[in-house]
Amino acid sequence: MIRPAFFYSELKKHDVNFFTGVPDSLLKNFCAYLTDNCEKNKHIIAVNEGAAIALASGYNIATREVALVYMQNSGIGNAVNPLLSLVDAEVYKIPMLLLIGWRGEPGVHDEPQHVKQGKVTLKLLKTMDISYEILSNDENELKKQMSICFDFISKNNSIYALVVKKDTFAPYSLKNVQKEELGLMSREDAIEEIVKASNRDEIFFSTTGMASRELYEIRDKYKMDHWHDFLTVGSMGHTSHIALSVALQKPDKNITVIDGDGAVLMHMGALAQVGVKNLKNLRHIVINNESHDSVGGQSTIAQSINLCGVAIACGYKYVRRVTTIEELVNILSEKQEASAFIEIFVKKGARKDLGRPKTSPIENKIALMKNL
Ligand SMILES: Cc1ncc(C[n+]2csc(CCOP(=O)(O)OP(=O)(O)O)c2C)c(N)n1
Repeated sequence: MIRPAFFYSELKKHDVNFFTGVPDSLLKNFCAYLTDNCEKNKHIIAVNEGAAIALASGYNIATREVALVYMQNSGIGNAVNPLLSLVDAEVYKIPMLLLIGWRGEPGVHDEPQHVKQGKVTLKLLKTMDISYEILSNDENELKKQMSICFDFISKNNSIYALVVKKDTFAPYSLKNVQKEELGLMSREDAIEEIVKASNRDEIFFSTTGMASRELYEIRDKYKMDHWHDFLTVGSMGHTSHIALSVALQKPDKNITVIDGDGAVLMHMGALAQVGVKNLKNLRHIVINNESHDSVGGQSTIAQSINLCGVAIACGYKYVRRVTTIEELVNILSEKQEASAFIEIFVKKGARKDLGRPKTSPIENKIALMKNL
């Protein structure tokens, strides 16, 4: 296995001093190491992977140095446009190093949303003319790989990718873990209260990561069916757009979106789109733990912005911020007369024994469509 500290020091030897990206579960030990050890302005957790490519480009324009961009392979999609229309050799030819977590690697069991992405990951890189290497899990071997990789980058003044398999990085835990957020509920508690307070016909659209898994388990706990729920297992940041379209076509259905702060930030334009539509049958709930909790708990910038303020500016009419279960229960009992945005502050973390949906995405979708 590769110790995150070792990899970091190898990168430093090759003059990589700027790091940006969106966290991934396969890279979480390295991301945690960066969070603990990098100067503030030399590590930016980006809102999406395309933004990370842009940040790395700006860094290179300012300093001539090569930056590192980390991402899960599901983020390649977000990065394709800036990779091909900014960084590419036929446009601005900007050198950088990509570090890509390989979820859904063929032959390794993974969740449905990662399977196709895993199958096409290397093909996507080839199609974009991005040279790559699979990162070795042996430190001596890795040293040699790094020389080859940086020789390539400096000779060609171009991009290079390192693809990371599961269990490549040795464990590393964040040192600066937030102290227990006193009095805050968990994300699962919040979702449970929302489900309990909802009318049984309410349709739920839940975001990528643990929130969807928790919603699934809460339905089982209360012996409720799953055909009221659309679990957005992939496509992080797009849940509210899916829900908006359903809400527009089914005005007689009450729709609830359960979103995450990382997901909202990833495609924040959705707030504008949902806000201006001003639908009475759509309630947008953001569960804010100020982190990418599902993939290691790295901070988002939600702690530095006023999401409710953004929602008001975008046109949501009923906007509330909640920090305790009592407040949540009260708010949920209020009648919603206008397009709603509710931000719930929760602590980080999930149950260790949290399960995964037992039915496939296609089965879930068909069940929901029949219900609609
Ligand atoms: C495009 C894309 N990039 C990265 C990921 C990896 N990923 C899965 S869940 C998650 C964190 C989501 O954070 P947030 O919305 O705040 O929800 P939380 O996990 O904190 O409940 C990330 C980064 C992904 N699925 N898709």
